[in-house]
Amino acid sequence: MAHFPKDFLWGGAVAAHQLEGGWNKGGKGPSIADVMTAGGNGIPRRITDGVIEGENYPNHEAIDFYTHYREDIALFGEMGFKAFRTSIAWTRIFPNGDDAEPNEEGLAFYDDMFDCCHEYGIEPVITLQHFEMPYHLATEYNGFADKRCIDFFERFARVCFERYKGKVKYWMTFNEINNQSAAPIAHHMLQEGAVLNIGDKPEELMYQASINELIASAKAVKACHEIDPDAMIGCMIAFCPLYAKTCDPKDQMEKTWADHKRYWYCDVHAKGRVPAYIFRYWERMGFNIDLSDEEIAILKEGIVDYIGFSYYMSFATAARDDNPEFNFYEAGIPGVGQAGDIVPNEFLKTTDWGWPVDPLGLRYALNWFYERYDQPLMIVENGFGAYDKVEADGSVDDSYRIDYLREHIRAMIDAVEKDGVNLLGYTMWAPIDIVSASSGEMDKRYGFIYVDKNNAGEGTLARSRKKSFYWYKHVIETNGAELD
Ligand code: BGP
Repeated sequence: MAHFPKDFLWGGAVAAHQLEGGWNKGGKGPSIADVMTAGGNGIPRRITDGVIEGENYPNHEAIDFYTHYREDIALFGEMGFKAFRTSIAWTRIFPNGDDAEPNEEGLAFYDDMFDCCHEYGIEPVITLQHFEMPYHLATEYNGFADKRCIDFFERFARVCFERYKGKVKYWMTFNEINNQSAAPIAHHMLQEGAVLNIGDKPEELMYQASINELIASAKAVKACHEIDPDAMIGCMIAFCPLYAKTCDPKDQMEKTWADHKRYWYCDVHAKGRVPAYIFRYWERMGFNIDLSDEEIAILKEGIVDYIGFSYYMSFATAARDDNPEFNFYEAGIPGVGQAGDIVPNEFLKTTDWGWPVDPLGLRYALNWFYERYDQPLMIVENGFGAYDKVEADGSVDDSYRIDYLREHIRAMIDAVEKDGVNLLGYTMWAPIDIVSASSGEMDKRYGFIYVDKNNAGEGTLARSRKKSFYWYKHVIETNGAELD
């Protein structure tokens, strides 16, 4: 029995900066990803002052999708993909972000890539800002700390909607907009909003940049509705369920505030207003956030059509006597070390990068979103980063990846069948090995397709099919009915 409607969007997701390469080709300008060095497992990436010769910048070449896209999309087609989520590198269209005119060569690149997707019956699902803002906007404006970036983003979005009208039906504004609530981890503020200088009041600045991005997002939603009424435009939230560590009411209240601080962004996107608890928090903290009545009205007009979210893991949180309300802001992040109000969950195992594995958490996530917002949902990222071993005959037996995905897809099926959630699609992360966003590694692999390139940047870039390639093809063929 098939579990999903025939047009369910099975597919895969990536981001331009993590696979395209060609960082200075076709008139492209440098993005913030182009000044981030390779880190490692547990070793954060460094942000350099401009591009410095001799440093290892893994996104400069990535897997050179810029020249290999026909071959790669053909492989996605072979698996039967119905959807391919990627992003438009803003710097291919506006190399500096504040340019008066778009770069035709960049626009033409995406025209051809989207056409290629349609040749295989694959629907492009496109993110406008996926950790790759123009570096110039970071150095000249401090990114979204400056309200002028709202207009630059709107201009970029309008150019894309006009150009790709009829070719792109599903849009998303900002990738994982809420991850910066873990600031002052500088690289989050840089990735989500190109905020290079986090100053001496980083939390206040984080809220200001976030509000400016939410206004920019609402303006893009409005523009999309005007320009292409047949398209759907959504938001993208990094969702990790935050479980209370115990049934102590204090832990439960902590969990409530954990959700507030991590997910208020979704209230703005889906309800069109900043929730009262966030206004009160700003007051209590003495934060002076610049948000005019006119901007509040814009937020109301920019309600999204669906909610996209990424799901990799869950966290547990416990109240601390010395800190009466949750502060993810002070907490550690996986792979960098857990601290603050995030506590280990004894029921879950973790990946080699310390990410807790929790398939049932995906069903929880789908229910959490649906009961709060009553909007169509799309799982736009879910996947398993692992070290893969290539056998002498060139094959890769990645049964661990299949196990991870199977359990998550089962949980997704339960959410649809038993809980009645309205789900548009599932684009796993990432169908082909690419550069890791958090660590800059190549050896943290997610793909069904192996790419011959290692952390040091060595390899032929040759593509080959892993065991999971054939498994996922079968899952799509049976529309989720056969997962073994
Ligand atoms: C999400 C990002 C992606 C992607 C993924 C996996 O946070 O939206 O860009 O990279 O996580 O993370 P990583 O690449 O760090 O393993």
